[in-house]
Amino acid sequence: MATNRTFTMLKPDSIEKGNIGAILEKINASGFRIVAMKMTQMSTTEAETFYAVHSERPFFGELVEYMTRGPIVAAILEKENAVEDFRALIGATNPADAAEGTLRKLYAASMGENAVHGSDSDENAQIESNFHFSGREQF
Ligand code: 3AN
Repeated sequence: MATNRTFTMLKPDSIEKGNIGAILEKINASGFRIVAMKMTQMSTTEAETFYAVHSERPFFGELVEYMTRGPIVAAILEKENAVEDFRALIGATNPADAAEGTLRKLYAASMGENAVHGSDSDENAQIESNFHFSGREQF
């Protein structure tokens, strides 16, 4: 079951622009089932922990500031081949390179503010899901 799940966050810019409903509609229409969901705001320490893999990158400070500036919507999504299919749905990290119809092409402003997160592996999907949701919040 775990290999058919991925983790997503609708990032602060998506919430600020009022895009929660539109993005969730696309996610549902693409065959993903929401099995956990909450609106929450990460603290600086939480964002630094979540993105620890990027801690040496020049954009790390900017990334943590952006991800903590307002609420996010965190969710766990279920679908066959969830991780890969969701990465395809969100599109390239830089929205300028994202394919037509992808969430980042539609809703992201820039590489730094790219609207949606999607796990990059089954292992990270599980780690990220457990970072945001207790066992009893995952259905
Ligand atoms: P993705 O989210 O497509 O997996 P990652 O994991 O390489 O991309 O980067 C994580 C996040 O860090 C991105 N979603 C984006 O918000 C931010 N980021 C990545 N590269 C840059 C960059 N060159 N400048 C600013 N922010 C970046």
